[in-house]
Amino acid sequence: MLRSMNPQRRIAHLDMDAFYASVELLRYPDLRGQPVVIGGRRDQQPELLADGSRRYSRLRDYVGRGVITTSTYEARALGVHSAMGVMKAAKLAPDAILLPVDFDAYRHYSRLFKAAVRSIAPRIEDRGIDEIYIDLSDIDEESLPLAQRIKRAVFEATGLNCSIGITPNKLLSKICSDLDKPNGITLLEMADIPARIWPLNVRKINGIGPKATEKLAAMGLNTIGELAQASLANLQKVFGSNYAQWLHQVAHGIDERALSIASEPVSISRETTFERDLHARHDRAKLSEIFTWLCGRVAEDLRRKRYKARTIGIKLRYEDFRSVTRDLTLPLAVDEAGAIRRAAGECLKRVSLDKRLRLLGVRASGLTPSDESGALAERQAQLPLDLP
Ligand code: TTP
Ligand code: MG
Ligand code: MG
Repeated sequence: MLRSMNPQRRIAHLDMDAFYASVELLRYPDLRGQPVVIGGRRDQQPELLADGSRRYSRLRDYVGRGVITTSTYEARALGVHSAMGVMKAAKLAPDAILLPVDFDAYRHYSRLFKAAVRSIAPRIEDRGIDEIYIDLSDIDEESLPLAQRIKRAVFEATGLNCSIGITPNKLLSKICSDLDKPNGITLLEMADIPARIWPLNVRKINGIGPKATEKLAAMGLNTIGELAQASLANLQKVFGSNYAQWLHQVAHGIDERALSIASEPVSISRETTFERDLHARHDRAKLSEIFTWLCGRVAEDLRRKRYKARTIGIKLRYEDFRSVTRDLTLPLAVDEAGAIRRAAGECLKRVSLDKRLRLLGVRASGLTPSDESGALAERQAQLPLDLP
């Protein structure tokens, strides 16, 4: 009997709805409800007319070898889908609107939605631009209200909808987030597998690609339920031992893979121990130079990792090995050397500088991804219309 080894886990998969297209609709809300396709080049940029309205490119005017990244659900209803050639799509939906891709905008919203989820459930595995796994096992809340709360947080941070599946493992959650798209929530227990998973086609399983799907079809196995009933020996003849074993397990909804959690740093700091103990007055110039250098390194680290810090602190160690720290929380998050140096300087005024120093450190904490503060305001200022 195959049984999940760890029945306690509760894993969500969250996937944004029509992601690139939905981000574009934030800046062109007049296109809501229309078939819109994302995959054009720069010259498909909408043209702003004198009366303030916009002229959009239409699929029927497109000539080239471009491929569609995604499209709105209205375009999908006409048969258009990701990875289809734009000219082929134009035959199905000649009047659909074509917009160029803007990866910077999608990356920006990707960071925003992930930060919003993290504020509720910090254990997330990043699966690319528009999806994540979330470990909800330790959160003491029923799945439905929790899923609704996560969706609300994502919407408040981005103005975008997503779909969520919550099940005991990654395999099932990935399938489930797709079952009720767009804007859906699907909850599933192991006991629901025969009724809800077995009727699905085998290609719904992440890891069964087109080739395996074809081979399975040739064996008369089309649904996951049929695969679950197939004998392991027969599967092994076609697929080899490992893959056959895996097919057998996943068809029963079994998946023990752990999440690979990307942790956010709590703080970024730099410190240095002096070659000889320095005195605040006698070695003032030297200390000041080192202090400024440390602030510069912290600023560089912050920018490289794309964070800003609300709190700047210092650490001193005196010649007698006693340490003190002081910090200062600022009204706005910073990542510039000058601002860090000023805040750290304020901290320095609050410590005794009578004894010699062995060590000096500068620390930035209260980190937020830099997009969530200044860059958001910048981007919103660039967009033609207000964002939610
Ligand atoms: P998906 O999550 O597969 O698709 P989607 O978010 O557009 O639509 P939904 O989830 O509601 O079905 O992919 C996320 C983004 O990745 C998508 O918006 C565009 C990009 N993408 C491509 O560029 N090429 C592709 O072939 C696919 C599938 C996606
Ligand atoms: Mg998506
Ligand atoms: Mg996706």
